[in-house]
Amino acid sequence: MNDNHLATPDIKELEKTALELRRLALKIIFQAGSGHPGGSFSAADLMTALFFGGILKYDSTNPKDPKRDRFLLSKGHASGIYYSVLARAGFISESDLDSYRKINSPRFLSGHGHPKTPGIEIASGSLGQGLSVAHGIALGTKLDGYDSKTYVILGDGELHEGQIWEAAMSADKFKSNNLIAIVDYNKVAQDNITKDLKDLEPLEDKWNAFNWDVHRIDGHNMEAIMKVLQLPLHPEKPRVIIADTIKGKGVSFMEGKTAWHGVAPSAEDYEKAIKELA
Ligand SMILES: Cc1ncc(C[n+]2csc(CCOP(=O)(O)OP(=O)(O)O)c2C)c(N)n1
Ligand SMILES: [Mg+2]
Repeated sequence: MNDNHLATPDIKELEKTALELRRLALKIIFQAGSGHPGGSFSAADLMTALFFGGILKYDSTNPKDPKRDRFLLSKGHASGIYYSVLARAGFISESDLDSYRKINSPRFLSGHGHPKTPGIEIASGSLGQGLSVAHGIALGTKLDGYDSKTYVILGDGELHEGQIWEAAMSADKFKSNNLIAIVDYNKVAQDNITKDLKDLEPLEDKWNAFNWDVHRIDGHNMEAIMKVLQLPLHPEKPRVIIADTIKGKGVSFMEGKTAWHGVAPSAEDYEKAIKELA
């Protein structure tokens, strides 16, 4: 288990890893000529902490180990960062990434993730489903007697889906304390500011009303991320971590911009972005 994480998580090292993963994600999006840089970059620090900060239990040589923790990227369009993480963690190889978004990709590196890819639990292009699936998995591992945790990253725009709140109610009913949802609260959905579509605030109050164990952090502060992820489980409540993030974080001209939700950079923008991520 955890053959690929840092023995003692070092914040500076994790920050460096997150930067490298952003570069890799942008490279594969550029090569593919399509993808989602904005939501990949907002989730990069969170995913780095999970996979390389010693939080998730996994064995990349045995991806289906029943004792593993589960990770679900419900906002599956951020596959650029997901595949980059999976390559670094050893589930797939870096050369596999050349087939990102290509038809007949041998490792099934489609735009939104497929469970045929080692390390991926579910298909997740259709927003709103991930929390329900994560909860089902969390219940299942508990019934099977494993002390596995299930982590799921949700988008803020994704929270507009009603199914999220059905799952929130179910997880409370079953006291699923081994379920940890992380909201990548980057304030931007597809073509709009999330608030202008339907304001999520007061977001902490909403989750509290559903009886979850609620935490709020700066989703780009590695120390804060590690601290919240290292907390012991609540005795009976599922946990939500509301992570305030910035869409496109790391590249000045992408930050907070709807235009960078689902578009690959031009060669010129790619060069500029890579320099900023150096
Ligand atoms: C059910 C469903 N409706 C619409 C879409 C199209 N879509 C793709 S990404 C997106 C915006 C998601 O925003 P958010 O959850 O905030 O993601 P992020 O900002 O992290 O990219 C939408 C509406 C979809 N994938 N699934
Ligand atoms: Mg968003």
